[in-house]
Amino acid sequence: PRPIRLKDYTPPAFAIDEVNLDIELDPKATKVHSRLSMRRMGDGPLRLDGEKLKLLEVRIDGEKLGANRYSVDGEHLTIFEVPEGDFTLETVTSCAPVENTALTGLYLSSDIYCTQCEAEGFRRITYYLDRPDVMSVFRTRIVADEKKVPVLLSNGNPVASGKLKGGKHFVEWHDPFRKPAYLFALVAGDLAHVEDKFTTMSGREVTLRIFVEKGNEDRCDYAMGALKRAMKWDEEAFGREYDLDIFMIVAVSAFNMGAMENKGLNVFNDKYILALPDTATDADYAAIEAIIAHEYFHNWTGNRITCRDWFQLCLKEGLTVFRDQEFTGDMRSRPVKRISDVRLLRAHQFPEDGGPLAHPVRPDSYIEINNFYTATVYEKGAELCRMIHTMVGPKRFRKGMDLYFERHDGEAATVENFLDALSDGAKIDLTQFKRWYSQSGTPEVLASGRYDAARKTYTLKMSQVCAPTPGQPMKEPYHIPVAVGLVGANGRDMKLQLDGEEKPGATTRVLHLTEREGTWRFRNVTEKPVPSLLRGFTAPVKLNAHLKERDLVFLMRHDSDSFNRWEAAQRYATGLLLSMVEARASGGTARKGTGFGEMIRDLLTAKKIDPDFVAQIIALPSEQTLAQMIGRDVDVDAIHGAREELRASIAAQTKDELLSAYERMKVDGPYRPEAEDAGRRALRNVCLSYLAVAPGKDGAALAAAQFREADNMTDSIAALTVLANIEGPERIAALDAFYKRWQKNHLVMDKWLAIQATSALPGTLDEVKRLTQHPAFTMKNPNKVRALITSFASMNQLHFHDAKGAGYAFVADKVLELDKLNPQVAARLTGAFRSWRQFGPKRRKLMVKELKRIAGTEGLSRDVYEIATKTLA
Ligand code: BAL
Ligand code: ZN
Repeated sequence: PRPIRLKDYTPPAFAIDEVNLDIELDPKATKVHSRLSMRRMGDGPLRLDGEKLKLLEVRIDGEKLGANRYSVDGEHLTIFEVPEGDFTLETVTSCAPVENTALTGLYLSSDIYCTQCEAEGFRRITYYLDRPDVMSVFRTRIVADEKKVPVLLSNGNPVASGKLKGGKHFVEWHDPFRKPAYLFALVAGDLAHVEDKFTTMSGREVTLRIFVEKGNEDRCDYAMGALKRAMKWDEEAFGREYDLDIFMIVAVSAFNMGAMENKGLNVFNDKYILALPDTATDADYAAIEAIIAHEYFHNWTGNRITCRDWFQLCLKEGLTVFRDQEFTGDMRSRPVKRISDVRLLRAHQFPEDGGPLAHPVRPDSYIEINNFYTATVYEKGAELCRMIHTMVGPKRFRKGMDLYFERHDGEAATVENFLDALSDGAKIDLTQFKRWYSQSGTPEVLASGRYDAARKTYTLKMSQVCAPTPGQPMKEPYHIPVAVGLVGANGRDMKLQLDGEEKPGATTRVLHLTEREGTWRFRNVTEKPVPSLLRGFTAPVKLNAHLKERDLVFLMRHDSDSFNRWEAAQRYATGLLLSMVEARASGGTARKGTGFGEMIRDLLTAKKIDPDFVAQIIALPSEQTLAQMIGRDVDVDAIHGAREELRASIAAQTKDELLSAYERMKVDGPYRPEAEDAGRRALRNVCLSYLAVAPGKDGAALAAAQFREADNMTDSIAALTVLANIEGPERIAALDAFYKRWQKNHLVMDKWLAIQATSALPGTLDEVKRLTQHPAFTMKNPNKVRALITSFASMNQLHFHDAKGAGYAFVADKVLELDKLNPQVAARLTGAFRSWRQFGPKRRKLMVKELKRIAGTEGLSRDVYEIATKTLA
């Protein structure tokens, strides 16, 4: 397969002003009659995209074309000659939804017809110019059996419906907003729905409907509430109002992505819609709220303004993630949201940026675009928007966004369009900043400070460097905004006065590191401060500030910036853990440190605490984080051993406080998913995870009691996770009881699979293999694959990296099996091998062997081929 390159972009040779689709649904032979009103725009032949279609007829302006007037291959329909002016192209094609296991295009799952067209699925429904810069008005008429398929949905507003002969019926939809084909959707089946209303800021009433499989109607309340909150927030925060008369969401159980923002008809993986307290965890509720908001926000950032080409994916994704992060920050705890976003960035994006699959936020080439729905495009893309927001402040940022909407509404835009609007509207020069979009890799910032007591100055030096990444040996300096504070011995922030300034001002300043090195001198600093750098994580960089352990202890107790308090605690614990890992490898002695335990004790006994924040700060860094920090010759057993040892020693040190907090944090009364109660449960369950390894062997009993008594899924899952990691009768009893109770609920069964797949106990791989044969598992459903196999491959570092390579061989087998069914999900799973260079020679060799086996397999999809070959390169 040949790569597609950004530099080769050319505008489309034809415009499609109107699309009329007549779709007659049938599992094996869905017939699509398409009428396109076309107009020539430039040179070149009329070559339409189309895959897995049976072409039945082609007409131009009503005249049927003979086979000598066009050619068809597996990817295109080329018409040799077309009229010079406007013309109508008609095609009749047929496709087989029931055979579509790739879940892109039109497919049938659990008797529901569903589409997924982003990025290039529409070409599996009909022949089309399937590229985002071809925008058109769609009219869609759907025909199906009235009894079997009573609900027929598409984008826009319903304009006609009626009965047809032979027990069939039809509904016609009209979407007045021009859109690219990737935003087309069709859903049809025997669905139930719940309904509500929203009145927009200009007083228009919008009907809101959530469609679900029958029997699930009572599980949509939270999603509906979240949708209304998101609609209101977008009006208040960005002045964006909804534009159709109806907004629909459909929840389906087989879906490649989390959700999809099709115009007026969002399709969701049902795990991000369905929730009741006894089946959904606090994390599920939070994810539902965030994803509902994300998809809704796409209506403006993605749909009204779409992308010119797929290289611009971050234009809609990074920006929309930034918007949903801000929404969550306003709905819930802002510091906790920031911490969890940075955790996610470091866990997924930093390794991507530092490994063989590194690519810029705006990639310059791809083989398969579906492989670029990555943490870099989404999460780092959001960080770039956040940096601009940090640099200009909220008011100017809003002005920039207003200008962006004003200039580009109804267009397919580029990153340049966005940056120009932001730069003009928010009055900021983004020329150098733009490098963030084209240079891959995570910059490292080195900082050091010197206090001059005689002159009362504090001099801060910072420098930046970015390691080579594939295809990019050299990097130009980035524009890095670094928020800085100086903390005095009393734990309070100092007012900051830089050289050249007349008087002291704010206590946090954003410094702009734009060269390879920079120096800043603060005046009137009356005592030696402890610097608090990169407050709020103002840039996606790796900061090395050379802080001493005692400074970290000081910051984790006193920093006024919550993010940096958490960061100091994480760094302190990481330092300790790395020394323990090294001691295990060398047979030496590890550094001893009781600071983390002391901090836990103080936090848990403080009069006033924010439980959600405390839950974050007292949790140890993950095994994956430690592996990343070590970076080479990673010893997964030593990491696991060290982390368990520290966990046990902290538990021993603070057992009384943990127990007391565990009791105090119990939430009385009926379950509420709100952040306040969720925070208490989070803290209580972190305490439980420590208590599980505290001396006295009563951890399992405590977890078993919680498991028995829990009246909500959050507490139940927390207890089960603890038990799944302790060998013994409680474990087997709890896993069995959980299965018996929830076997009919497919979403809860995903949790049951994931808990077993991530257990640290020996024998986990065999258990996972057994579970692939269990009725609760099927390779045909992406959620099941992610719950069992992806969880094992990417969350169970200890067992995936089994020294003999059994974990690698198992996952490679599954990649190859899955590739035949669903290449997109198979390619994602292949990503588990991306960090192979971090390991010692034996594991490296075993991983390379499996990667080569995958890459060398006959008939491999483009998706898996790209990931496997790039990972090996
Ligand atoms: N556009 C794909 C799903 C999402 O990011 O919203
Ligand atoms: Zn998105």
